[in-house]
This record gives sequence, C-alpha cells and structure tokens, in this order.
Amino acid sequence: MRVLVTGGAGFIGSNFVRCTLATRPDTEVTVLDALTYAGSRANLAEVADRVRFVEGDVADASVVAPLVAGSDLVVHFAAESHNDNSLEDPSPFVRTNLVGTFTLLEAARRHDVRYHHVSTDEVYGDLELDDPTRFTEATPYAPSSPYSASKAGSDHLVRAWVRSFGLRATISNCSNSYGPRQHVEKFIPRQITNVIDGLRPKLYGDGLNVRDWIHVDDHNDAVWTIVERGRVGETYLVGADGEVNNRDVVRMVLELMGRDPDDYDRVTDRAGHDRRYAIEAGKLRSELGWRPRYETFRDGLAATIEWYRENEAWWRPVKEATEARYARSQQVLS
Ligand code: NAD
Ligand code: TDX
Repeated sequence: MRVLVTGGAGFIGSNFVRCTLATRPDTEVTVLDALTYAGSRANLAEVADRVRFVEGDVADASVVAPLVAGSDLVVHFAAESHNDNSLEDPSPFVRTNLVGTFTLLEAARRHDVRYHHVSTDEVYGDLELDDPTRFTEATPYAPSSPYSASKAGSDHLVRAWVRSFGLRATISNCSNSYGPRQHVEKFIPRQITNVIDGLRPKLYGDGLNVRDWIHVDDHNDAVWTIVERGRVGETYLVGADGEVNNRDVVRMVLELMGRDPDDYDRVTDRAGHDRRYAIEAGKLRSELGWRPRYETFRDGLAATIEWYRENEAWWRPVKEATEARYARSQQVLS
C-alpha cells in the first residue's frame, strides 16, 4: 500500500506517519508538506529513513498530480489549522484549505485514488453549555471562524466529488486533539510551556468554553479505522467523550505540574469564540467497533506534560515569538 500523507510534518500528520509505520510496517509513506511555520522535518526525524519527503504546496497541481498518481491512498491532513491566525489573516486559510483540497480532489478523481479527508467538529458551529445534545453526522453545518468556514467548504467539496464524480472518499470530523508535537500556539502546549517558563497560563474570556479532548493517537487510530473499514462516501465523527471546560484544563495543568491551580491570568477573549463542542461518536463506535485507548483525559494530559518537559529543544526556538505575537493582541483582564 502506497500512502500519500499531506501535512505529514505537522502535529497530527507526523503522529499519523509514526503510527502507520509502527502498526502497518509494509506501508510505503510519502509525505507532502510545505513546511510552513507549523511543519518541521524534525517531526519525522526518527522515521526519516522510512519516509519519502516532498516539500511542496497542496495547492500546486504540478506537484500534487504525480504524487497522487503514484499512490493507492491519500490522507489529507495539510491545512492552516489555528483559529486565532485565521482572525488575523484569513487568506492562507482559503488558499490551503479550499484550493489545496480542490487540487487534491481533482488529482484523486483523475487517477481514481482512494481519498480520506481529515476535518474538524468546528464545521458544526457551537453548542450552548446547557444544550443536552451533541454533534452528530446529521448536524447542519454552521461554521463561525474563517478557519472553520474554510474546513466546512473543503468538506463540501469532498461530498460533491463523491456524488458528482464517484470519488472513493471518506471524511472524519474530529474534536480537539492533544499530545506530543503540537505547536505552542495551541491551548494545551501554550499553557504547559508557560508553566515550565514560570509564566502564568492564559485563559480566554470567562474560561467556561468547553472542548471535547481526544489524544492524537486515538484520533489517528480512528482515521485508519475509517480508511480500512469505513463505507466510501460516508462521514464519521471522531471523539472520546472528553468534554472539559478551559478553566478546568488550566487548573489540571497547574496541579499536575505542582503549582497552585488558581495561578493563571484571564486575557482578552477570542472574537466569535465558539462556546462548546461535543461529539457523539456512536456511528464510528457501533458501525466500525472503534474505541479510544486513552481512558481518561487526565492520563493523556499527564503524558503530554511529560513530553514537553523532556523535549524542550523541540519547542524552545518558537516559544518567545509565539508569546510576543499573542501579547500584541491580548491584554490581561485579571
Ligand atoms: P498543524 O498546523 O500542526 O499542521 C499542518 C501541516 O500542514 C504543517 O506541517 C504544515 O507545514 C502543512 N501545510 C500547511 N499548508 C500547507 C500547504 N499549502 N501545502 C502543504 N502542506 C501544508 O495542524 P494539525 O493540528 O496537525 O491539523 C492537521 C489536520 O487535522 C488539519 O486538517 C486540521 O483541520 C485537522 N484537525 C485538527 C484538530 C486539532 O485539534 N489539531 C482537530 C480536528 C481536525
Ligand atoms: O491561550 C489560549 N487560551 C485559551 O483559553 C489559547 C491558545 C486558547 N484558549 C481557548 C480557546 C479555545 O476555547 O482554548 C480552547 C482551545 O483553543 P485552540 O487550541 O486554539 O483550539 P480550537 O480553537 O478549539 O481549535 C482546535 O480544535 C479543532 C484546533 O486548533 C483546530 O485545528 C481543530 O480543528
């Protein structure tokens, strides 16, 4: 099996490559990645001799077409992925997430290659804190940010290519992922590395926004489950019943790191900040028999803290600039 992994030098993609080589050792992996600020060859260092790496843009048809033609499967992770960045400048989100997906879809249909599209629960908008329901595959799309709108648009392209051209595609919409090698701009790594640096964690707004956390290895295991056993043309929601509000996450990080759980700052809220995400993953569980391996968020978080403690050389070079950028737009409220 020859697999083309786009965005394989980023957080989830590089963990996917590692998981693939460990669990499916006969797979030939090619990574296509533009090495933006979010991607790094170092993320694949331990498996470099087993991966063919191509530096290039998913929106460049001349790069994409031959790589897709030489593959049995495309797993598309490449994206601009950070909501805060999409509020500062949406343009790369439109180009990479929409034009990039379009470019891959055209190549996949021309060469009749199986395609899996990695997407997010954010395409469904948000839920109220007291809403008893959760997102399902039938929830209407209602994205809030330029990031989630561009991901929603890319999902619609995939669905249209399935229906109009018979593309053999599946889609996964997963909840917030955490684990090793996540960029320090994201919530959990930002707070862990702040604590290591003696800075106070930064909580947006009232801190009551809820995210539904899943360990990156469980996310990637679900992607393989869908690729191997999912029905072509279908969408599967991926989640691990990990709803926690941001304030409780920050308090847990502080406590696991031996600090006072109240030692955090509240800062300016994110514009348009989605209140709550929650995934009902019953279809994936009952139809495909998938189960998450990380039993509790607390265990996964403790392991992730350990990884950032042991791999300071990985995040140190970008930490200061990331905090400096945040400091320009975020004021401490209390
Ligand atoms: P990331 O930002 O860590 O990595 C993205 C990777 O894509 C980087 O290696 C980057 O260099 C590459 N890339 C960006 N633009 C590119 C382009 N034009 N051409 C080629 N490569 C390009 O993102 P992530 O958190 O690993 O997310 C991966 C995918 O999973 C995204 O599609 C995202 O929408 C989706 N997703 C993420 C989460 C999450 O919590 N992080 C949850 C659900 C879905
Ligand atoms: O410093 C922070 N303080 C804070 O309170 C940061 C960076 C974030 N937050 C809040 C905002 C969110 O409510 O924490 C929550 C998580 O924030 P992010 O890590 O930026 O994730 P989110 O916006 O929820 O989106 C993530 O999950 C879905 C990924 O970045 C997306 O790529 C994915 O699609």
